[in-house]
Amino acid sequence: MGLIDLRSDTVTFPTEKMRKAMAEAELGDDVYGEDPTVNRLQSIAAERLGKEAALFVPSGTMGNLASVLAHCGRGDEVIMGDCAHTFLYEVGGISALGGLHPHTIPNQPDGSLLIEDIQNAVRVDNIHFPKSRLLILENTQNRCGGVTISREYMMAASKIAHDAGLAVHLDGARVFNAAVDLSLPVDKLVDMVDSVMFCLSKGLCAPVGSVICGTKDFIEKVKRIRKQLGGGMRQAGVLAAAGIVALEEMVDRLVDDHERAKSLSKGLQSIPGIQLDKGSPNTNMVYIVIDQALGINAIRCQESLRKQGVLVGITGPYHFRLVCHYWIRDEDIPVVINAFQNAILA
Ligand code: TLP
Repeated sequence: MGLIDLRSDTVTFPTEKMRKAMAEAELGDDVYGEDPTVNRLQSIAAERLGKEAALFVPSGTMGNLASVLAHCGRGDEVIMGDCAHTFLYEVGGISALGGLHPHTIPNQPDGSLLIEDIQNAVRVDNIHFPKSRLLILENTQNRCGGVTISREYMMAASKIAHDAGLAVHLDGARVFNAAVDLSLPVDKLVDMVDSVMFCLSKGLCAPVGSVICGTKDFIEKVKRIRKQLGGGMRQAGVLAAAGIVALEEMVDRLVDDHERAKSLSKGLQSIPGIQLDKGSPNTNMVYIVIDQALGINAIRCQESLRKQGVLVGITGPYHFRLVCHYWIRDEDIPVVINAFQNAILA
């Protein structure tokens, strides 16, 4: 029995077409800027995101870190949501490696940050305070349910930051999910931010890699930082080749993952004792919580599901995240619902 792996969209394998493109990729030394496939990926990405330049990096975590380091200097303050991936899941890299001070404000259930909270978080000029330098937004917002943030909100939040002299970085690990959900070309969702990182290796199925987009000067700066972090890759075209297929062929189909997440969430909610933990899914993630009265916790439930061939992520004592992606098929959805039913009855 094949496993149904809903732990994340990071678990996706490359498609056949990606493997072929990887095998046939034209290569060079990318630290010298001589890998034609990396260069092609970067120019496709910059054009698609409507930015001057782009840089291929090994991961989303490095993409966010290098971008933040390029925007800020040691001792500066970075404003972000308390559910931001950069705050929760990036090993404190901006503090450990950048000497930066995170200033978190609450993410609202819809993933946004209150405009007045952003405004209040910006420091005034005072000898006691660090300098506010950057606002980080995240779209889709993973921890708030994979929710999509609207273009209007992105513009309003960016304007507040820009008016206060801050730059804006978007953690757009899943910005294509957001764009597809809003039926907007992706450049319309990022034209207000100074830099954006997006991932090729999540719903888009490439095996490795993320891309940072911004102005030419910014990308030059980020390139040096990437090298400093040990992220200068050599014949990286084998990876970039899959990234090109990801951008050219895997974006429009994300809507299928969103549809599957909706039917999964509907089916799970029909089981007594299971409720949605976040709002209804509008992209590829389903967060659920099981009733404590069932007498089974998330760890035991996860184990029972694993025995039935279903892998899920745990997000709390009774809480789970299930993520739909290319390798989850329509016929898997009833199997997962049935497995949950068995697990909580056991
Ligand atoms: N998220 C992973 C885990 O780290 C939680 C996941 O399974 O969702 N930004 C966002 C919004 C992300 O969700 C992730 C990965 C990253 C950045 C980091 O990307 P990688 O894993 O490539 O470093």
